Amino acid sequence: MSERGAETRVPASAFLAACRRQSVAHRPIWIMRQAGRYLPEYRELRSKVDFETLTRTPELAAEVTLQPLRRFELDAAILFSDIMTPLQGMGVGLTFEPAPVVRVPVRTRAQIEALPTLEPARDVPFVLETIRLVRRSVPRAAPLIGFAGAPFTLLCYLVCGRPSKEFAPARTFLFAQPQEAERLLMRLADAMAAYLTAQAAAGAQALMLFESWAGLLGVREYTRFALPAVRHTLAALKPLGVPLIYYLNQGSALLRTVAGLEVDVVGVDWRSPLSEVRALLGPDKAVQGNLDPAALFAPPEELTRAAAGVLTEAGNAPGHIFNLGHGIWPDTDPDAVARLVDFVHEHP
Ligand code: 1CP
Repeated sequence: MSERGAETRVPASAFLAACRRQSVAHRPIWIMRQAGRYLPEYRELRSKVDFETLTRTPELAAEVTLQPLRRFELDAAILFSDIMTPLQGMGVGLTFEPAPVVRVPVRTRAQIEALPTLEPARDVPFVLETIRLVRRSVPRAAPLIGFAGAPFTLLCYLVCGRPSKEFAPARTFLFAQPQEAERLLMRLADAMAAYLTAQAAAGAQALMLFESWAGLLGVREYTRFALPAVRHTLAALKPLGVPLIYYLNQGSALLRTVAGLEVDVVGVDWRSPLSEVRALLGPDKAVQGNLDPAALFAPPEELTRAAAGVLTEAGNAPGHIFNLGHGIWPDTDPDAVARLVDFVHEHP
């Protein structure tokens, strides 16, 4: 098929246009962790099935992916899975309690070398099947975002074994065993490149890397360890031609460094105003964010004021995707989400 033919088949999407910094009729919005515990329909399903079974059963994972799109006029769907799912596919023993806990932390050269290469069709076929199912039944032809954890964020869980505020063993690992750290990061970078390539082949229309623990690192360590690994993954994905999104949590100090990455969209937390983020990233990046998830607990007029503040800071230049600055909290009222989505759509 000619390239032009392929292009005309793609439905007009405000989300995909904004990723490419094209002008849009309305400002696109989706919400990090939009499928999940704040939705009664998710809790209902989850009361019968554990999280792992949900992610490994394509019909159920597709259903959960679509739940928020049926309830709200969201501009994108995001695959229901977890950043640790592909590592489980590589044989890393872990449980969700509900946060991921790795049974045997990975800290030695021998353990790093023993990690098998990820072959998505063999190791995580259910993820690829979920993507195919979602694409067949997604409302309003909303684009589907595929995702993976960024290598350093995955390293945090692998080395520490469980989530923590400081991730001290992971940060110590970088300083005490820098060669092992670099090797582990590159193995993860290759695995996530293969994983996301397979997601795009199955039908994911944008790909997102979550650097949820970027804020643990100083600029020096970020530049030495996390950045080359994410660059490696992004370079492998670029030829796919789908928009690439890099979410950087607590990364205000890193934005100047991240500006050099070949990525279409940078997602940010709520700490820096988007005007500042855009100035630091430069004109060739779209931005995604960055309402504080806590704002959804405010009275309606305060929520509106906070959302308007984000829109003002983002400005009118093309290339803004509205989102929260981090995942939605489990006790959020779904009606507040409905109000937010409507408000953003009414204020292009
Ligand atoms: O009990 C349950 O229902 C499990 C809770 C849960 C859910 C709903 C976990 C365990 N993961 C997920 C789904 C999930 N995880 C999605 C799909 C939902 C959606 O976005 O609509 C996504 C994109 C993730 C990604 C993820 N998992 C990240 C990156 C995003 C972020 O919030 O920074 C991270 C850091 C994880 C690890 C993880 N998995 C689960 C939890 C509770 C956590 C966070 C643990 C921690 O704070 O360290």
